[in-house]
Amino acid sequence: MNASKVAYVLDFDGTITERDITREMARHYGGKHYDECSAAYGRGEFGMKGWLARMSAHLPSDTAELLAFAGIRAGLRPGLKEFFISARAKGRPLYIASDGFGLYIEPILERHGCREYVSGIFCNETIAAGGRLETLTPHAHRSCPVCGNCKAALVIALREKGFRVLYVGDGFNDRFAAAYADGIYARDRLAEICTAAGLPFKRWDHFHDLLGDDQFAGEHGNHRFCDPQGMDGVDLRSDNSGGIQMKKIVSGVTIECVRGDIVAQPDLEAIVNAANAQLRSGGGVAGAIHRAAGPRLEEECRLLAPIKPGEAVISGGYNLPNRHVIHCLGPVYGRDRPEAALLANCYRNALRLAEENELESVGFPAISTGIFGYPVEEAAAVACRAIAETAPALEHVKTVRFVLFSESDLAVHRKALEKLE
Ligand code: AR6
Repeated sequence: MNASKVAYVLDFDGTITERDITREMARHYGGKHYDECSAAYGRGEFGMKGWLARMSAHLPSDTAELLAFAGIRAGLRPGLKEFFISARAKGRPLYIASDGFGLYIEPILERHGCREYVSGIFCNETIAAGGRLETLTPHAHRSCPVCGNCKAALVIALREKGFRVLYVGDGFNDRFAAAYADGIYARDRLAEICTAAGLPFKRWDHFHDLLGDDQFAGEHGNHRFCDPQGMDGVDLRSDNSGGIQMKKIVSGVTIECVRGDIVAQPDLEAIVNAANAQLRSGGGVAGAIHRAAGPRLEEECRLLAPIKPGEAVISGGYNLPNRHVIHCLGPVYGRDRPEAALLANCYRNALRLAEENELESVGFPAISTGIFGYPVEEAAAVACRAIAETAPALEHVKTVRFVLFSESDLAVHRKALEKLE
């Protein structure tokens, strides 16, 4: 294994921030429900997924209020930014994995000028739906009832990409991911658990403690102690599908819809970029993918550009957890004609490239429906039809996933998928 390929996975609440904002939020708004719910969680009556579902029902539906609540409590642990800068200087990607309410992570990182150092944020999504809050768990394990966000799946996906993973955490629900990592930095409850389980770890207090030598622990990444409720033996490899909202099998290809972030799909071999003609970084999907993949993606893309509407090219995934990125240029609605044929070509060409590269799974964002202005209902119908028409010719590609950013785009794609003959 290439010793220089190292990635960090960090918990957020109590690790990056000094306080556990999710717990404080739940306690503040939940009152006695918080005590009852947390006691039941402590007795093992349900896992974090259940805790989040119960507690988010007591939060106010005004997300601006919640962000203000979080902002006041968002003190970062000392040395965080220096640590982020040093990780970047060493070429080590950084991921955040959080099993809290999730909604405040990105704003807090932005506010402290730290977002740009983070390759991917794997968290739950707390959204206002029908006048109340709901927490979605797009990274839950398919069959495990314990965690909302299966942090272990991210660690495993990075290890499968050849990274040695250093896990940094503080809490009880970091134990599974830490056990799969190649090195553990632990404090507080996580340190107690590692001690009790005999897992080697380095104690840390603030981020300056992580700037020195790395603490790898040989092969302890093979420990499995995801077993509080009979989880042992669960195959965590294809772990990112707990949040799948709809599936349909067409000519042997599973087409599925999930609400989430295209750069947070560690179980897919390729993700698709809604690119610009020059294949540069940009807004929306292109910005997120280039930020997460790192500057080497843009270097490779320079050799592949320019592309025309409907065309697709394939590159490496670099710091993304995916092996490849397939870049498609969608049509600008009202300018590049005929729009529907050009959009369908994006999906067909992307799938052809996946097939030629013998890839098993591909994730698509809703190409052209952002800055390029394609109405989402029309685009979803075109996309579903193009995938269904291509499916009979696919031998390697077994899973095609739509990764939709918003609840309403998810609903539209579900409907389009349902309508497929
Ligand atoms: N994950 C999943 N979906 C996303 C994400 C994400 N991280 N970010 C945005 N979306 P867009 P386009 C959704 O504008 O219309 C770029 O700047 C978004 O809500 O990224 O094909 C390029 O440089 C929307 O529904 O792609 C091009 O110049 C959909 O993804 C241009 O924009 C596509 O939004 C391409 O425009």
